[in-house]
Amino acid sequence: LGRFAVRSTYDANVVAGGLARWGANDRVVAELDRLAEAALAGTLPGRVSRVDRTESRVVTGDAELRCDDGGHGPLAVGDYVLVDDRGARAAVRLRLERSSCLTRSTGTGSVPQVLAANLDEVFITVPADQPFDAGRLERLLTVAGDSGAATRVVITKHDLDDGAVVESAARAVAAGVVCTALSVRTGSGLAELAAAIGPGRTVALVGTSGAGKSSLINALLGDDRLLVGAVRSADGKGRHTTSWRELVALPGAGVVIDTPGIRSLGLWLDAGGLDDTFADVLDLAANCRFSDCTHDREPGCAVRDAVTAGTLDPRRLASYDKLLAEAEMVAARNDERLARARGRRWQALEREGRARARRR
Ligand SMILES: Nc1nc2c(ncn2[C@@H]2O[C@H](COP(=O)(O)OP(=O)(O)O)[C@@H](O)[C@H]2O)c(=O)[nH]1
Ligand SMILES: [Mg+2]
Ligand SMILES: [Zn+2]
Repeated sequence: LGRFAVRSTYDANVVAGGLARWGANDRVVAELDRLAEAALAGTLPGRVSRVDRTESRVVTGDAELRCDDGGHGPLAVGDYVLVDDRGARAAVRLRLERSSCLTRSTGTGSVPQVLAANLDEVFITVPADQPFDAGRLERLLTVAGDSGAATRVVITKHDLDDGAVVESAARAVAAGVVCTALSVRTGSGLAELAAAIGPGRTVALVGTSGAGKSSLINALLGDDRLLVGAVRSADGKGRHTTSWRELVALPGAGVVIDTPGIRSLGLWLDAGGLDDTFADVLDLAANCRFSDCTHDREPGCAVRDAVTAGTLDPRRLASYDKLLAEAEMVAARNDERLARARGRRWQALEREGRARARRR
């Protein structure tokens, strides 16, 4: 259908064919199908491929439209939407509820940012050419674990000397999490990873700049569509040749979302979100004498006993404490905001009440 064609009927086959290429599974296609046929006739189903400050890009099968959020923002890469492209400017008319999403606190803080939506799996990249940072991996595991998608650790650049060392260090921190080691240089591990991104599946890549995310996507694509950032030696930071987060459809398979240029992943969850990442600490804590033990000075603390006995790494306990404090701060900030909103609502109700009393 042309850009200005009048769509009086909705062709489910066009949708199924078009959006399946962009990771939509049968459930999503059926849902968009139902909506576009009924209340929102004439709109196009699509998926958000890029989010910029002033506009978003939406892929609709073959085309990529520049779109207003139509009041449904902020949108995130991976959102499924219905778009009306019949006016002067295409606009989103509906955003499908997210089945999962990768969310972070933006630091300045009051609003969480959704980095990617509707994910089946989050790949946490850990490069073999950077000093292994256990705390960073624990943070990423926590954020990914809270997304509602499955989590996998991907050791990149495994061809390098430290490949095996970094791999075993990462496996120790991410106990119970699927781990794949690979190299785009030698091609080892690539098939295993590609198999995890089958048709109708969406995967997001997270990890530091220079971890090899773009190289990996290129290897999966089989060409150089994403430019690999040259690492500046002065500050070690990668140059961001990909200027937006991007949704990439792999030929004959699912979809990968790159998240370039994300310096930090502040937690946006409550304390319970740490339970999976620190299951070992929590198992120990169940044996502390006091149920509200802070593992600081209390007598009968099984967690501190484990550190003394050498069965729990003190670094890990410190990392847990740090992330717990961060999660509690977010929760407190949320409570504060909630209280303020509640206060405003009461004030409004009171004003209304006074106005009504005056009218009587
Ligand atoms: N030796 C080796 N180097 C790699 C591999 N994958 C990526 N690199 C290099 O790592 C650097 C950063 O890669 P890039 O894909 O831009 O990382 P990104 O910032 O996470 O997207 C580049 O210089 C790549 O050539 C690999 O499997 N082996
Ligand atoms: Mg990159
Ligand atoms: Zn304790």
